[in-house]
Amino acid sequence: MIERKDFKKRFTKTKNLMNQRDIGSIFLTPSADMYYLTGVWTSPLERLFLCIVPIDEDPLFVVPKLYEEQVKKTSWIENVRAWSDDSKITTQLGNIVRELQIQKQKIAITDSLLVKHFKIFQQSISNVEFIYTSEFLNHIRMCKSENEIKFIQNASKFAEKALDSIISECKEGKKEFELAALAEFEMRKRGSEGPSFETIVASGSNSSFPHHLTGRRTIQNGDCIIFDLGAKFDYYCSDITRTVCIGKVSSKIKKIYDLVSRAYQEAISNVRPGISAGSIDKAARKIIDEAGYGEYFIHRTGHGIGIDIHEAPYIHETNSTKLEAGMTFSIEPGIYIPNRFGVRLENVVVVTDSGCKPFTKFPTEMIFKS
Ligand SMILES: [Mn+2]
Repeated sequence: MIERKDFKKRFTKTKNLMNQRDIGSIFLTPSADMYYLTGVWTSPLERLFLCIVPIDEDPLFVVPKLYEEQVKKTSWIENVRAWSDDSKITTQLGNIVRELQIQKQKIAITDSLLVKHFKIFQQSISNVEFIYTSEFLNHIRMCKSENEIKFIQNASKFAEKALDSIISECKEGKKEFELAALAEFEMRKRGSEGPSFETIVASGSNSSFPHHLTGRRTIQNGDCIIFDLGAKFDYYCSDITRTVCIGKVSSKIKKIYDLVSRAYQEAISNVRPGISAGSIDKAARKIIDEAGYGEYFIHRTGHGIGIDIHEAPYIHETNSTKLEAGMTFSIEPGIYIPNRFGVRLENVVVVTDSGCKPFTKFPTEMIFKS
């Protein structure tokens, strides 16, 4: 559980940045940002669910009536106002905004805010400039506290157990969705809030799609299968990918796996504080480029991870963000040969004072099953 004192710390940092950037208030809607600052988690809703964080006043929730008690119970924020289905939210928000004297200022909004809710803001508040919360909250969220690292560690354990279970069940005749269901059951039954993203079981030629949608395909002899999954613990995510081969596989698959594995090792060995995120991507990409497979490595080397499965820092060639101890991100090079197969290897690491440490000890070698 995130403790009250942690929220206070997060708020202090947030208010400092608001001051520096002349931001008058933050309008948080359901998102990782909302959870990070308030402790309230909910999926985006069609009803407006809002937390207003004015620079000089205490934060205030404005939530649908049916969430009133829940929010009072879960959040450290005491001021909770409810609006019912039969009242007009635009008028009500207009009144609250007048009360808080929110006008002629810069307001930060959640990046994923629904357009229909943005229109309510536009109708209720006048003379304001809107910016995205990611423009400044990312700086705070990127470096994880010891507690946050523990949450990711726990989430990684769930994912590791799930991966272990499905690999032992993986054989000719099984269907992709059966293995995905088993993985998600394994995570849930251990106490995870659920998968951190849709579990990927990509078998045979489906493995050439990095984000294959797990389907009804039956696993066959000679298949290369990519398992990519993650669990949540206290709403912090984990993420792990392994490639499994069934029966007799071609030497080409083995050769490509070896290449991906070298790119992974090269990236990992370069991670340390002070180096740029972009240089990690370049290190991995160089190995694959030089072997002539650069055009088949069709995504960035990794992504930050925390409450969001994909967040800053992105391990992308042009990202000049300097790595710092406490940052957590994935290293996941892959090679995808269209219509044939794909191979990926992924672990999440935390940057330490001298290098980095993966969250899992799951073997990184290619896995062979009969
Ligand atoms: Mn990933």
